[in-house]
Amino acid sequence: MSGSEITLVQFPRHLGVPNASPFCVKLELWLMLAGIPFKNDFKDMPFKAPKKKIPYVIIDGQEMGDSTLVIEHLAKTRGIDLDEGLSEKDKALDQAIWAMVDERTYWYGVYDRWLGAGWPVISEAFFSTTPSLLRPAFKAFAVRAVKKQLWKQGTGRHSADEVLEMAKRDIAALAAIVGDRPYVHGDKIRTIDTVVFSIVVNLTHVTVNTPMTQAARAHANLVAYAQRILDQYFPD
Ligand SMILES: N[C@@H](CCC(=O)N[C@@H](CS)C(=O)NCC(=O)O)C(=O)O
Repeated sequence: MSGSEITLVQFPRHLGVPNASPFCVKLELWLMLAGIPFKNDFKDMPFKAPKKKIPYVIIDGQEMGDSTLVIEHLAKTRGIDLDEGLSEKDKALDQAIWAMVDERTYWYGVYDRWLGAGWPVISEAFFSTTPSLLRPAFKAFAVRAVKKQLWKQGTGRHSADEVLEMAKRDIAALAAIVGDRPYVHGDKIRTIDTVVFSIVVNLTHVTVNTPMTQAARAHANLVAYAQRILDQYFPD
């Protein structure tokens, strides 16, 4: 139903980027590109989320989790095709880029922020509203939880140097994918740009300054790409 109400539940805005969670950035940008009206609801904790992760949407009172599933659902039910005219091969390669960003590069960023050089900034930004007496315990709980996730996912088993080298390879791949075009596929912004932008902006424009974010900022085309999309879709 095109007249239905959509609420996008995402984390509060932190770290100088539209969202410190690439998944939130991706979904918000996609909703804008799709021309679907929505309102934001900023929540700190994922505990009440349908999949216990943020972002999620509420469509006419119905909750739905996972940015990728939400995009697929809305594209299908509302007949939205941002990729019209792309070849089947281009679409297949976009799937591969999507998997790399969401399932791999993302985790390098998590490692960098929570276990690596980004921690001082994260520790300040994410816990500033926690009552000071509870703050040390909340921080220790959160770090323990992220460490556990990183270990299970696999990235947490590598040293910081190994993660940095692996991240640099993904960042270089993203720089080559963007090239000197305004968007991944040329002059028109497509679905895959929501994914690529979500991670790139979280490396190039984030207030975290680490060897990993510096590696991304060394690619002038990635900085310009993120800035172009910020200027157009997130002017504030
Ligand atoms: N596949 C999910 C991933 C979402 C996700 O990992 N969200 C993280 C924040 S970036 C989260 O809510 N983590 C909380 C937790 O795992 O407890 C999507 O695309 O929406």
